[in-house]
Amino acid sequence: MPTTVAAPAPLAPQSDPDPGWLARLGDAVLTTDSRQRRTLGLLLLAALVSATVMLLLGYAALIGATEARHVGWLAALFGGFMVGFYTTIRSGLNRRFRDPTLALPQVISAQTLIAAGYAMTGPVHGASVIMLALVMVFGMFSLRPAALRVASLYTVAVMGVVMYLCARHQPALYPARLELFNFTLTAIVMIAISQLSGQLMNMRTRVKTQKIALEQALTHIKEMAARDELTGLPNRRRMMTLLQEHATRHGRGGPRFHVCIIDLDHFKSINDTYGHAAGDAVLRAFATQAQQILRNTDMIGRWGGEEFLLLLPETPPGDPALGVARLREALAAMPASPALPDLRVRFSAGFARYEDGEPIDQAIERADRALYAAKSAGRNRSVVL
Ligand code: GH3
Ligand code: MG
Ligand code: MG
Repeated sequence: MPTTVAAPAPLAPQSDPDPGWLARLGDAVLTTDSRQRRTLGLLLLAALVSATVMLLLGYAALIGATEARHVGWLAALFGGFMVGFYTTIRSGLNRRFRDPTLALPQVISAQTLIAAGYAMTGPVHGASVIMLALVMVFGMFSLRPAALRVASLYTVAVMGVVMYLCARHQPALYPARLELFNFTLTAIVMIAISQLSGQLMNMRTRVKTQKIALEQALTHIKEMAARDELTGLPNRRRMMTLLQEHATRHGRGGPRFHVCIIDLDHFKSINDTYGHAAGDAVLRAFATQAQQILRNTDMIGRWGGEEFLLLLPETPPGDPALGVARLREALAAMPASPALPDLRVRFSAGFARYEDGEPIDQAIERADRALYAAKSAGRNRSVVL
């Protein structure tokens, strides 16, 4: 069967331009692996937000709203977590885990840090509830709903314990009624975020399904746009593209090729005698035969009506016209279609050799003239120009 697609000729190798020091630094910090980069990128974003909050706590210590040593402990705990996660991911150790993004351990660590902060920040502890919600928002982008529920449950549990202990041991700073209020608020926010996460997941799944369906439809449309419906052969547009590609490739040192136009002889009389549907069946049978008999390197497409265009690369040894001669012989010995066992299909063919640098239209025009000459000389023959 003749092929219809050929690989493009390799382009001259190009040396990559220097990516610059910023890109090199980015590669060193975030690695060049795209997945690891995304995981580390998210960690560093979380680190940036947390570091800003630490600065804010520093300010709280400065104005006497909290104790400086408590802020120091929190900063040390935060630094420990960050170093731990960064080295685990940067070294590739994270790949051994079921979820290499380590999203759940990161969220749990962050909530633990915030719970510790809640217990240490005295008068400004109420603000921690906002931070709990922010961490869960981060989690929504990287955790599945089930894991997010685990994180929410953990948050409610750990905050419950911390709030209870604070109310018990420091009732002046953590009045029990206020703690009950904070706890209820935390629980409500966690439940709401868990719910939203489920909806977000559904939305993502829908978008993904739609994307796959669109991609499939696009492939199908492209395939349809390149094929002739009746014969299944590449259509005129596709053949034109292939001819242009081969002309360009020949210009770069690729093989030379011949263009051949085949026109079935007295096809109108088949239609007139047996009907249009019978004519269609003859066109289909011709296409099938041609695909079977031509060389693998030859390409055939429907040019229009009862005309076919062949692209025949010069692949030594062998005359490019031999395949067409074989096709002529085969058709002389076989029915024009299964329904017309006594009818034979004959055709005239015009060949043109593609000349260096000429526009492809010129070669097609020569093939057309050669075809006209074959018709004028009595049909059922080939002429080369
Ligand atoms: P010649 O030997 O000079 O080529 O004569 P011809 O009858 O083959 O050529 P002509 O151009 O006079 O007629 C071509 C016919 O092909 C006319 C047209 O109705 C028919 N045809 C074009 N496309 C189709 C098609 O898709 N199906 C069918 N059944 N007939 C088609
Ligand atoms: Mg014709
Ligand atoms: Mg014809």
